[in-house]
Amino acid sequence: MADDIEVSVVLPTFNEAGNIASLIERVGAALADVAHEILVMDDRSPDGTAALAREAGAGHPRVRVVERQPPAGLTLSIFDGVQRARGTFVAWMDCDFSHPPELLPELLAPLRRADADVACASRYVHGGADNRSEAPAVFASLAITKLARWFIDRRVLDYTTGYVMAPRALLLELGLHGDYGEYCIELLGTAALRGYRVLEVPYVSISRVEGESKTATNVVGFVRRGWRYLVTIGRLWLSRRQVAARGVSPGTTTRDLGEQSAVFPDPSSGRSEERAKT
Ligand SMILES: Nc1nc2c(ncn2[C@@H]2O[C@H](COP(=O)(O)OP(=O)(O)OP(=O)(O)O)[C@@H](O)[C@H]2O)c(=O)[nH]1
Ligand SMILES: [Mg+2]
Repeated sequence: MADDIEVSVVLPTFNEAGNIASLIERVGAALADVAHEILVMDDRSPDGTAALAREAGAGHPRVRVVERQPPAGLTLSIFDGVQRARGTFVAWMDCDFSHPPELLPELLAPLRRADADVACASRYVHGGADNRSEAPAVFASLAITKLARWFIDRRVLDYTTGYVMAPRALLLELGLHGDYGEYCIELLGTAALRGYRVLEVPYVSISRVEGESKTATNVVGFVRRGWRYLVTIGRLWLSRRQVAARGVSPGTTTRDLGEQSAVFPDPSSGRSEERAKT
């Protein structure tokens, strides 16, 4: 029965042949006591990731491998997975073991108890750390998240975590927008500004185990990607100001907002859209 799935884990992959089989195993072990499914969202990796994932998932009825059609992209792949998911909650993580699958039950627990609306792994709460060996990446993540905290909402500490679990219904409502990691800034920022409770669970980030980084590895790529992050922060800052100008303080709970609505720009189209609060 599809209905009894509690957690869907979306694994976005591009050239993760060295990681995907053991990742599927570790996700399965971490959620052994939870009704779950695993969706591998592969953007036609030339290294054969999809075939390896199918092989690894052969003994697991609830591993689905999707070989996506273009357009490819991290954010598109994750949201495609959210839309296909059948679980009450949906989680996703990087498939290079920089995100420990063993954290999944800790992300699930507060959602089950309804103590949080969004749970995410965090390097910047007490007990967390960014132990990646690439100093520029560590610095860039910290700088971006500090800017985001300053301009969007101070209650979120790790805006670019990329390891998130939330109710599928909420994710469908909020959507995921952008090309790469900026979707996470937008998701957590929008959730916080709308009054959803974002709970951060500490984890220690490590460098990828196998394979190559898809993140910018040269200065031009770094600037281009960084620019998108800054634009996202600026856009949410403007949203916050618009909401404040309408007399609704950021962080007001969704229920408090009642019938009021707020303008949140739709990043996919560049236009603003009016979304009523529920
Ligand atoms: N489906 C899909 N997945 C992608 C794409 N680009 C990256 N990914 C996946 O997104 C996750 C994050 O990519 P990474 O290369 O680890 O990027 P990063 O974490 O910023 O950088 P490193 O950890 O230093 O390698 C991994 O699971 C990748 O396989 C893409 O275009 N499509
Ligand atoms: Mg990574």
